[in-house]
Amino acid sequence: MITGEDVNTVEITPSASNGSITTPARPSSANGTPTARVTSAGQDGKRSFQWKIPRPAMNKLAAPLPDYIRMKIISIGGAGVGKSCLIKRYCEERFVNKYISTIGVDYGVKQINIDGREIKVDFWDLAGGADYLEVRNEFYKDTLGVCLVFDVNSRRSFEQLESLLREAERYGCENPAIIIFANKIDMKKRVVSDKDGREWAASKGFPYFETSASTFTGVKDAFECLFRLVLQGVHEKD
Ligand SMILES: Nc1nc2c(ncn2[C@@H]2O[C@H](COP(=O)(O)OP(=O)(O)OP(=O)(O)O)[C@@H](O)[C@H]2O)c(=O)[nH]1
Ligand SMILES: [Mg+2]
Repeated sequence: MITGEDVNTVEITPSASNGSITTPARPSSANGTPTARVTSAGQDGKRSFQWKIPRPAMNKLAAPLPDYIRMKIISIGGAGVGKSCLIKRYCEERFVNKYISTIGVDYGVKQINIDGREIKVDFWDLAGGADYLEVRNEFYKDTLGVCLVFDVNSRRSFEQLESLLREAERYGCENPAIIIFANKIDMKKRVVSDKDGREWAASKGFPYFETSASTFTGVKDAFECLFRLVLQGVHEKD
């Protein structure tokens, strides 16, 4: 049994009390055997042994928490609205002008630091085309955060958001944090106004960001808002 409270030592009481005291097994993180010694004999006749434990290993024993958080983020939105470009812009700080439709799903991981917390973000970038429904369905589970993207130059892509949300929910996307990316605001043929976008987002309770993967406008703020919302959810569950 490990009972140590000192940060440098642990006390180990052998469970057998048949009169013959044997040195208990050394914890794998303890320093070598010479540091073992009988330190006390309790009223029940049991004796305890003390092992020197290096501080980092001791911390591990006391709080076996990973030193980073892992979060699964997915992108949802119609074909061509700019999901892959937004993720690429955030992760690699570059913009691809050519439209290369995602085939089913793309995956990438990025390590970031938000408010002093190390986070590994798993990005699952889903294809928006109707043909890929069967592929998308496999990736909704265990999602913590959603980039819900539409193109402000396409009313259809805005109206599609409701049905895409229903699809995600139907296939196991449960209570994720959701951020709206009203994308491609750099283009001049806008048909969904800032006001319409914000009102719809507010009606759903989702934070709303006007973005451009091309000019980088709003992209970093939107992603960081999403990560913070996810972190809040993680802490609330603790
Ligand atoms: N002007 C402009 N073009 C953009 C922007 N974001 C994306 N695009 C362009 O829009 C096209 C589609 O972008 P993608 O990121 O591939 O779109 P997607 O949503 O991932 O599409 P699917 O993978 O087919 O679902 C590309 O030609 C991009 O260059 C933007 O903010 N401004
Ligand atoms: Mg894509």
